[in-house]
Amino acid sequence: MAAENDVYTLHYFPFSLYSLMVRFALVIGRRLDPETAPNVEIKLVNLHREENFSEEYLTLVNSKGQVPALTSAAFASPLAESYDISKWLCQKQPELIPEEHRETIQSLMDKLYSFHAKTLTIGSDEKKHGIPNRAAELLEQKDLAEPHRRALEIKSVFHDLRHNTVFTPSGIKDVEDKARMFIQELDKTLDEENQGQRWIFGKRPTIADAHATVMVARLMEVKRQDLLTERVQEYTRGVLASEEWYEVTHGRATRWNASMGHVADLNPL
Ligand SMILES: N[C@@H](CCC(=O)N[C@@H](CS)C(=O)NCC(=O)O)C(=O)O
Repeated sequence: MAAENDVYTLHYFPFSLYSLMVRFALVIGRRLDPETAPNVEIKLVNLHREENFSEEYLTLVNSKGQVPALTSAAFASPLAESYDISKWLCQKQPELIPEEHRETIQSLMDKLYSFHAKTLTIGSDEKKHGIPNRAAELLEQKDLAEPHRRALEIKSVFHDLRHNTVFTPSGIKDVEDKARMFIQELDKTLDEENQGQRWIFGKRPTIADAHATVMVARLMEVKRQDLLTERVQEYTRGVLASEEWYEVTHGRATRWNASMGHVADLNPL
């Protein structure tokens, strides 16, 4: 397939789980076949500096004020969900979702996206008091331009819809149950397919590796081993030792800590 000329921008934060999934998929796809790999530039959206609340980001990129998002002159509108970006990538690079494993990969991906990891990884303070609605706080500013005000109102509503119910005991249990179902299926697939190799299906990585390992790496970092199996952790440790993972993280953990310095100064990103 001839390389296309379109350029895409991935709006990205290096310590966002769903951003990392997409970036890892891009790296894996390019290594599988540089010819079919789309031309994607990585652009930092510094969540630590609230760049996702800017008028420009909210009005032109993602009204939900989240990363990742993919923009391009080739799109009628941005892709603002990591799952949509991954599906788009798989259309460009079908080698990421090989036909003989399509059904299994689809099922793993659907299970991974049946819950949001935030509920499993928040600290006890956030669990008790909820995640502050920063958009609502920013709306207190007097000198906001009208389009920015409207955009922050939308973001604020999105925040409340998303976060109001998930941290109740039954909300947490629901997410934990879904996470366990995903891990169980990953464990079973590894048992049937992996045969001691690095990737889920052996020698060649797929879109499922790009997503599953990021999720499991984060759960390991926050010590949620109660949700994991030994086989799943062993597999993830193997991927974390890969060149592909290093190309994405440059050896950094999936969560920021002060020893890494300011995110704005990370080089390479
Ligand atoms: N459904 C979204 C979730 C993305 C998401 O949760 N992004 C987080 C970082 S991992 C974010 O941007 N948080 C900032 C905010 O919500 O204000 C996707 O999969 O793309």
